[in-house]
Amino acid sequence: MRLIKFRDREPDFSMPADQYRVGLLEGDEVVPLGSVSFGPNPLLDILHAEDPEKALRRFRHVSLAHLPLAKVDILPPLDNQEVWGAGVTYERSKVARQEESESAATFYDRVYTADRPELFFKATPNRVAGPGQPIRVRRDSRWSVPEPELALVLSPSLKLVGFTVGNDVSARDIEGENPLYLPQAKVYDASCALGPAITLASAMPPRASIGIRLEIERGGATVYRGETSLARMARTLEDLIDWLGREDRFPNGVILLTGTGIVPPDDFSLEAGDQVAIEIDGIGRLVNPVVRGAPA
Ligand code: DO4
Ligand code: MG
Repeated sequence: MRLIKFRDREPDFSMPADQYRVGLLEGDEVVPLGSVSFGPNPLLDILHAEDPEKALRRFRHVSLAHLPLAKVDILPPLDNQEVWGAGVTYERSKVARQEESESAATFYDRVYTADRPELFFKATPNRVAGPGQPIRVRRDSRWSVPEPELALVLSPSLKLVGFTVGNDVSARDIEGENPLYLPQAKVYDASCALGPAITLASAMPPRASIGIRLEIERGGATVYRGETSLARMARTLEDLIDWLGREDRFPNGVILLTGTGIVPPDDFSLEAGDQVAIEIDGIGRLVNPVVRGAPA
């Protein structure tokens, strides 16, 4: 079951202008869920319910007509959750970081095998792009990359309720210059993308079989293609969740990006006009154009 947050392209005057709808993505159709009994955050009403599948069935409103996917705008699949990231969870990320940062190379080696993972704050919802919305390269970065990551959707009690596709867009030159610059390399407007859907945890394929793929297009041609598998992650999802929750509470739930296992070669940097597509088995394909310049 793949849950989306969306707006009808044709305005629905029966709904407040800032209200969105939730629905199920079924092929190239959207099955809208009844909105009458929803509170102000309908997505969270489902995700944070005692039993999300049961809540979903309750909200499934048979009389609402299915909508063609082409007639809706899919929004980022979060409400008011913070987004956090885990880092250096795949060997490929460790090696890439050691190469970009001579002075801090040993830090990456140590964190890869340490008990305590690297966890960092990534984004507030206003910094997150949804499907088709632009992700941004900082104006002061000459070397930026997408980071395709499995994103965990966690409830306030840190129950793993769903999964989505995440892009931890990062400025490698800024992060490589000095590790103390990490927040600037990671957290800025449109530095994160999520979507298109949330697959409920019970509907995901077995973890070891989950493939993650990245494709970057420039001028209509593919300029980079890479893939990995969740099986190559050096930590368990439960370990990351446990560390995240040790000294923090998340009353609105939280999204946790689990680190990248795909890093383009060192001579590659994102450019304005590129298109980044990330596909994760069981969830779908998240596509975003790249811009550079002042935040929108
Ligand atoms: O410390 C660098 C960040 C690592 C990261 O974001 C990743 O491995 O995905
Ligand atoms: Mg990352």
